[in-house]
Parts: sequence; C-alpha cells; structure tokens
Amino acid sequence: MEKLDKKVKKAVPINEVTQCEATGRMLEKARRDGVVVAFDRAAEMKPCPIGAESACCKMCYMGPCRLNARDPYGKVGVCGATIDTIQSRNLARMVASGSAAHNDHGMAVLELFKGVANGTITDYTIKDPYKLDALCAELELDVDGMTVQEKALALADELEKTYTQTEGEIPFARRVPEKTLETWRKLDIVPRGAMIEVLGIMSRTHMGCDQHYENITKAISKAALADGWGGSMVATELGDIMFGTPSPVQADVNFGVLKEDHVNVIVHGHEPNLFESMLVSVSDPSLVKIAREKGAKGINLVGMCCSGAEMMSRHGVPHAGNFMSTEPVLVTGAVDAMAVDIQCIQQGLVKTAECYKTHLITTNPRCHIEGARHIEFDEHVPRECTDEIVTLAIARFADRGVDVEIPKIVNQGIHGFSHEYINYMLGGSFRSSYAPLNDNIINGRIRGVAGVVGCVNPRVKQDWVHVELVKELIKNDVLVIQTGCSQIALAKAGLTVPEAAVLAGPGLREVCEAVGMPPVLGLGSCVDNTRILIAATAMVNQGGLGDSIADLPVAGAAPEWMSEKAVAIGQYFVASGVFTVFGVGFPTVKDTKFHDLLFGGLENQGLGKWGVTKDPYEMAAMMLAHIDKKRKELGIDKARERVLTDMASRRELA
Ligand code: BF8
Repeated sequence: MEKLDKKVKKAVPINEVTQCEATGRMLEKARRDGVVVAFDRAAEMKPCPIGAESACCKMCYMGPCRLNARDPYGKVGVCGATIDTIQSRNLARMVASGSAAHNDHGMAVLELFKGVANGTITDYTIKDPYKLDALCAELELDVDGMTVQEKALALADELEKTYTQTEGEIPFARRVPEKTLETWRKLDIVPRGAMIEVLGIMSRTHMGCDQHYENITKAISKAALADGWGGSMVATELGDIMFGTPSPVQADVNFGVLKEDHVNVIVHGHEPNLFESMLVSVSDPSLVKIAREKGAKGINLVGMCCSGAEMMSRHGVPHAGNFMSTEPVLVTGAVDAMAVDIQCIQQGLVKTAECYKTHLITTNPRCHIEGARHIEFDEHVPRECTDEIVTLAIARFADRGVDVEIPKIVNQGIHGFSHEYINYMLGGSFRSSYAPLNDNIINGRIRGVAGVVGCVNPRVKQDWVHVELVKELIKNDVLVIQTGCSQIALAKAGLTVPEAAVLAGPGLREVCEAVGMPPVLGLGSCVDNTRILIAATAMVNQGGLGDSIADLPVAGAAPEWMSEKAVAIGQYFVASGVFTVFGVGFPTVKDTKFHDLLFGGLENQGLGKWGVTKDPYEMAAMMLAHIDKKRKELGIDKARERVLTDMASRRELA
C-alpha cells in the first residue's frame, strides 16, 4: 500500500471536509491505512491565488504574464493585453473545453443512434418511438409513412448539424422561446454548430487575435449555447429514445448499496452505453453462475457520478455517491471492479485502486489513464468489454485479499423526473400541461423554481453547500430541480422523497402533497441540465409568466462547482436568461469591466447574469431576491388570495 505521504500532516478534521457520513468513515479508514485521497491532496495543494482570479496569461511564451488582481489596471501583459482581455480569453477557453466535452459525448450518442437506426449496432434498440415521433414533429421533419428506423435516420441527419454545421442556426434553436431567440439574434450569439464555435474560441483566443472582452463574451455565449441547446440536448434526447425516457423510480443511494457477499461492479463516468451493456452482463446467467460458484450471492452493479445518475433515473440502478466519493468508495475494499469511461475520472483513482486491489478499468479510446488496465469498449460488440470486466471482478471477489468495511448507510429516494413526466404529473395523461405549475407560481403557492446542479469540490465541505442551499430554498416555497452530483448530495440528505415536503414552506408543501411529489426533483446527469432548459421553455410557452426565459421567476446554482463543464453550463443558463450563482469562487477579478459584464451587463442586454458566493444562505437570499424581482416585474409579487367557489358564485355560474 502507498504510505500516506509524510507531508500530508495537515490532514484537516474529517467533519470539516465532508458532510457525507459514509465518505467520512472511509476517509478515517484511508488515514488508518495510510492511503492518500483527493481531500488530503487538496489540503496540501493551496490554489494558486493568481490563477484563481484568472489574472495570469499563458497564451504565448513572452510570459507567462501575471497581473495584480488587487490593482487590475496597474499593468498589462508583455503584448499589452489588459486584465479584461486576459480573463475573458481564459474563461472562453474554459467554456470551449466544457462545451467540447459535452459535445463530444453528444456526438458519441448520435453515432450510436445512427448505428442502431441503420442496423450496424444491434445491442441497443429504439425504446421510446413516441419521443422519436415527437422530436421529428418538433423539428418539422417530413417523416410521413416512414418506418421507425427511417425516422431515426432522418432525425440523426438533422441533429448531426448540431455539431458539423458552419452556417445558420443549430437545429434545437427552433425550441427556444421566440423572444429569447430574438434577443440572441440581435446580439449575434445563436450558435451555428458546436465544432465551429469551439474552434472559433480556440482561434480567436490565440495571442494577438480577439482583444475585446465584449466580442470574446459573444463567442463564449455561442460556444456555451452550442452545449446546452446543442450537444448536451442531443445526448439527453437521443439517450431517451434509445434507452427510455425517465419516469419516477425508487432508487437507493450511498455506500451501503455495496454488498459484501456479492461481486461489486461500479461504473463511473458519463456515457450511457457502457453502463447499459454492463447491466446486461451482470444479469447474464452464465456470469451469475460463475459468480455463485466462486461463493458470491450474485453480481451487484452500482453507479457513480453522472452515468450513475443517468442509470438511476432510467432504471433505478443503485448509486454509491458523487465525484468526491469515488476514491473513498474504493477504501471499502468491497469494489471488485470500477469501470470508467470519460470525464471526472480522477487520476488518483489508480493509486487508490492499487492499494485496495480493485480493478480500475478504462474503456474509452479518449480516456486512458497511466497505470490503469484498458479494455476498449466497442458498441458493435459491447459485451466483449463488459463481460471481461465482470469476469475480472468475479476473480477479484474470489480472492479479495483486503479487509472489507462497508458503511451500512442507504438512502432511498425518488428520481427520474424528465420534462415529459413533469408535464404528465401536473396535468394528467389527457391534459398534460405546465398550467398547474404556472398557476401555482402565479397564485404564489410556489414562489419560483431553482435549478441546483453541478459538482462537489474539496475546497468546500462536500455536499454541505448543496444541502443547506436547497433546504433554504424549499423552506421559502421554491421548487428545486436537480442534476448531477448535486442531486446525489440531496438524495443522501433524504430530500428526494415526497415526505421531505414537511421541510417546505406552506405553499410548496401543499402542492407537493397534492401531487405526491418531493420538493426536490432529480432530473439525471449533467447533460440532463437540458431538461431544465426544456422545462423553462414549457413554462414560457404555457403563458402567464412572461415571453422569455429571462422573464421567469427562476434562478440556478452550482454551489460546489469545479469542472470546466460547469462553467459552460453556467454560461448557457446565463445566456438563456437565468440568474446563475456559483459557490466556491469565480475566475474573474472583481471591479473589472469583464467581471461587471458577466455579473450585470448581460442582464441589461436581455440575458441572465452571474452571481458568486461561498455561503449557502447568502446564495439562497440572492436567488430569492432575483425570483422576487421577476415576480414584481410580472405583476405577481402579491400572492393572489385563494378564491373558493362559494354558494353565491355557484348560483352566478349556473
Ligand atoms: O458532469 S457534476 S463532478 S460527474 S462535472 Fe463531474 Fe461535476 Fe459531477 Fe458529471 Ni457534471
């Protein structure tokens, strides 16, 4: 076992780094075992103060140049670049990377979909032909008389433009509320295609090219919108068509989903296909038989991070935990194999897996990790990879060679609230509609809607900011919708059950109890943030809450963000019209022109704006203030009296 580095003596008290009890217990064990994980590395690695505020430039080798964030206009880079040029170029590259990650994921889902449609991929099918029809209709494709496969190919052709088109507007721009789209057109920020927008950012941020922060900000918005209304949306929609549109399902969350007497396989990452095939492999009678022969009671498949959240939403597959729990879960000694694909896979997993003799297996051609075994996943023969991983896991179960200690903590919750299900849940099968939601917002029972999403980050206490923020919001009658690692934090805190309505304010509680829903609705993985965009669009289209997404009494937050994908998501919400607050910090220098544009100027252009604070209570206050401001602008700031139909009005009606 790797010994705990002598330098890692600053190990901070465990209750200061995580609110997750299971993760905390495994951190204690890791320290006993002398194993270093990200929480320890974070304590050792102080964030670079200049980089944290984005006051440095590495765009050429005349530098790197460091400006003084305390005196941002006191000097410029060697080329003359100002603080606004430097920080806008840096943010642009973060958004380009985040958008590229989601678009690359979305392109892989599109390729898979094409293969399923043309019959070259046979392990997956079209599970939701109704959604296929609905999407073809929405995109005005002429598919009359076509077979399901032909319709799928027509849809794939259309959606491919999301990535490859170099002129015009991405296909899902047609979904954007008219007034929002009008604003985008006026500002020239409608994305053409993801590849050209990401390429455009890499080109214009080269040394000596775009050096006006306002123009760079337009490119930032375009690349971000090409993520939210582009690649991510394609990933969600085609995933639904192939694997099923989620509807509420009960699922278990936390380390207690691991079973000591079973072969435990974890899938961690982002793309659904590896996980879908693993689900088939772990149920294969011949593999189950081998596992039993080796003394296991069965094979237990568990998810982590976003692919876990996606599978939990679609199929109720148990979920072990979010990003910061991926190393601690290995400390249980119970994980026989962890299969990973792309994104948010910490390199530190290699060492931790080695310490506990877990097979860490990379599967994707664009994500190899030095020291991990690679078994490439090919969707044409997916079981070759997933069966081999299960076989390795069984062998490791038979000869674990390490102590197993599983914190017996399991939280049950309800997940899988797709836009389609919310529509149905509120209006019923014959009158599915957002009218009840809008009505309850107008009459004040629901004050507004908040999207609380995103990562966990060792710079703040794991899960705590998410949970405190969400509690504060629901207490104030704000309906919360969630995705990603944030959703898992709330599931572990027990807020994704209908009974959590007791923690809500009286108005929200009444609505939740009438519908039988939790006050916190889990929508799935990070690409499923697009479900929030679609829900917001449905609220606008329903009427009564303004003409654009910017008019809605809604707000967003990523309280413990860490990844570049989170920045791209934040910017696509801002550009769509949503006030979006980040916790932890934000990579800009306050009181600079670029910062002011992001944190105010964009709102004046008819878009949303950014906010930042580490404090969940202040974050809630900022979001509530914004929601109240929007209610006031809509003229619904005073909750309408609930009008009951008395005898006099009945006579009048008669
Ligand atoms: O896409 S929430 S830590 S797992 S980046 Fe990563 Fe953040 Fe988790 Fe998924 Ni999203």
